[in-house]
Amino acid sequence: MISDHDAAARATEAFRERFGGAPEGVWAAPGRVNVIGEHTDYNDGYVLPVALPHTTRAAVGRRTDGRLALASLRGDGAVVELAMDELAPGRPGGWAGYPAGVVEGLRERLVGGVNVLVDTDVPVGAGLSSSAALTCSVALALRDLVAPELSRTDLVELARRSENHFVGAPTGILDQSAALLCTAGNALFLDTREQRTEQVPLDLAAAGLELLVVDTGTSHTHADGGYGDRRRECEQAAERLGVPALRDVADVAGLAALDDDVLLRRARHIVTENARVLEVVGILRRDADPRSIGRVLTEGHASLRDDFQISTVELDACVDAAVEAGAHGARMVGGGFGGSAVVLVDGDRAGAVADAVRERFARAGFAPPRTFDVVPSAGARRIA
Ligand code: GAF
Repeated sequence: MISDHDAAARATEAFRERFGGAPEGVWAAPGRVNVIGEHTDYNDGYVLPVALPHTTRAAVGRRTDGRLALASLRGDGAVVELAMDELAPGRPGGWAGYPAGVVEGLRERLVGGVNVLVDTDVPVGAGLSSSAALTCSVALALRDLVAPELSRTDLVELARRSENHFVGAPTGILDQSAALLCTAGNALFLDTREQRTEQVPLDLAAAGLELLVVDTGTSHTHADGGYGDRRRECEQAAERLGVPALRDVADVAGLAALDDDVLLRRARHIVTENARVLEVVGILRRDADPRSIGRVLTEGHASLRDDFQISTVELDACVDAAVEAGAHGARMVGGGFGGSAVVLVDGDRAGAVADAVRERFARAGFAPPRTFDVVPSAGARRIA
């Protein structure tokens, strides 16, 4: 993993090459892996993410000619440039839409325009929130440069609006909150309705545990239909039950009035998933053996597979192989339809479990997965 120091030097140098002068600073924001609490965020529910050690870095400097220029060290390296007053949802499109949407949200403070150079080691399309790492690194940069009165919670909203209204991906606030509010050594317990947060200590190494991420290499994107369909189904279920959001249903008995099987499944996932977040937080707060959260993770996967129906054959194979090989628990993470799984495993079994997953993939004819272990890391910060 690249250090903040080296990452800042690399982004500064690339910024100079592209834009011919030094940036005003460099900011970093992490990807995330969600321990538990999937698709609960847009149902006013609970989530429990940790920040990844992997970050996106934004080197930023203001201009005076009223133009926005965006460059990335990924892809073909081409600079996307347009006038500030040309910014509009979908323009620019592609990766540039994410930072452009954040710039647009602060347009009146940035009339002279701005140059942004981004670099990342967050796996893209892997369900690890590379898009929020991108929007939040730029949001923190612009806050420091032109909008110091904004709180981190305001930035969560600024970044979410970029995804929802500029890019057109109907996400909740899980990923942006993780990128901006997580702290090293802790999982972030967030009540998305009350916007209440609690840092829950999660020292896996002290318990002899590893949190292994398995990137299946099958990609997902939120602007596609499946995610939006699930969101609509949840809203319909809440409406039929006569509650503001599925968060307001206390337990599965409260779903008896739903006679549509699809809506019942979607709602049951949300209700049981909220309960699982509270159960995991309870275990961690009591300082009980974190191994016991493994079972809850695997139950969460079954619910995402059977009730929410957003898993894939690769994700199911990963979870099954990991648990059979001795992991304490495993589940898919993020929006679904591809991406990554997370596996809770004893440190001395981690290699064997990763091998078992790789073997299962090879036997099934799937591309080899990428695996790495995760330490709960710091949220967004200025690094130069
Ligand atoms: C994606 C979304 F961006 C989040 O808001 C959240 O809904 C997540 O999927 C599922 O928990 O990452």
